[in-house]
Amino acid sequence: NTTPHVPSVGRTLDRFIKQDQAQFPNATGDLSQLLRDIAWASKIIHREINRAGLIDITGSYGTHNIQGEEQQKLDVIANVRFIRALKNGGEVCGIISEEDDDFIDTGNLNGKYIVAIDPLDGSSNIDVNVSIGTIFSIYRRKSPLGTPPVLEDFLQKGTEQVGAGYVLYGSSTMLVYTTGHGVNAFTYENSLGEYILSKPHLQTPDDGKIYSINEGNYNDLSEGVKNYLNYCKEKKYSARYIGSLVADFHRNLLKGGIFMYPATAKDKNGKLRLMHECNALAFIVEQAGGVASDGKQRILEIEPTSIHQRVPLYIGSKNMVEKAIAFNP
Ligand code: AHM
Ligand code: MG
Repeated sequence: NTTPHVPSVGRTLDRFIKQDQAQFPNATGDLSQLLRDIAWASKIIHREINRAGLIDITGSYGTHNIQGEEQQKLDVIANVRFIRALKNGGEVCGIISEEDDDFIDTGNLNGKYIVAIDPLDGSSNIDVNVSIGTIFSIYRRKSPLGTPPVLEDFLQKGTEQVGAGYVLYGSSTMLVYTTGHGVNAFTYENSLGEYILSKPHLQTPDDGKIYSINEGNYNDLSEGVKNYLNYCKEKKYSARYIGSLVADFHRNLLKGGIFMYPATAKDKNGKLRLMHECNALAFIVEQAGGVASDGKQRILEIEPTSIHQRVPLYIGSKNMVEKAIAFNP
């Protein structure tokens, strides 16, 4: 029987992770626990985001709320929560976060994994009630167990990821992840406090009619990108750009489309970060049958040279990304 096993909808994330792990008798369960830790933190962020408008939590970093607690911006809160969950979980020896300049040593000397995370991407959208997201990548450490993490643990190519995912805090909250055996999406059920499998074995269409780019940068783009954008208009594709990477990516993943953040005259490597944003989405899109490139090579094969390195990004449906690359962006 060559039909791939497609898990049925309606299972909780917990049960799904357990059954998934059972297929690998040698697995220790550490990766499963790490995914649960991330899911746990994301539920707390979901709660905070939903209260954001009510308690004016967003713009008041450094002031005090009525209980005398320090109020912080949501992106700072998200950073603290994810780091705490990963530290307490014990499976992770080191973290790189978009919010921190240097890598974080969790103190878990025996943690097998390292995590790259953008705790709350698109945070300029919080104040206007637009979707935002969390993006994460998981790698095995390179340094020996029992020692503190070193820079080389973090500077790994995207092909080395053992897991990656994102959480979209949208009209509903969704967790989408892969461990290299397809992509599965879970929708958060508020009243139960559980993620429920809603889109098993996600595949992205090979073609689409949506292009997503900040076209305000048009004058600063290369001739190749300009020509491709004109091609999109000739084809009468729809322009859709939220300005929130997870939301733009998720829509295109489901409907078929291309997301681009090219180099501009000002930012020679574009805006998005290889380690915290691009690698995770590239792993997911490839697992779903799509393509991710910097215009010259696969995102996943880029050799990182620094933690906060930026790269141009062309990601989405296979035929659309290949077409864009053919224009020499
Ligand atoms: P951030 O990490 O500071 O939130 O910035 C990343 C965001 C992405 O979500 C989005 O794709 C991009 O910035 C939008 O940038 P621009 O406003 O230049 O179009
Ligand atoms: Mg970001």
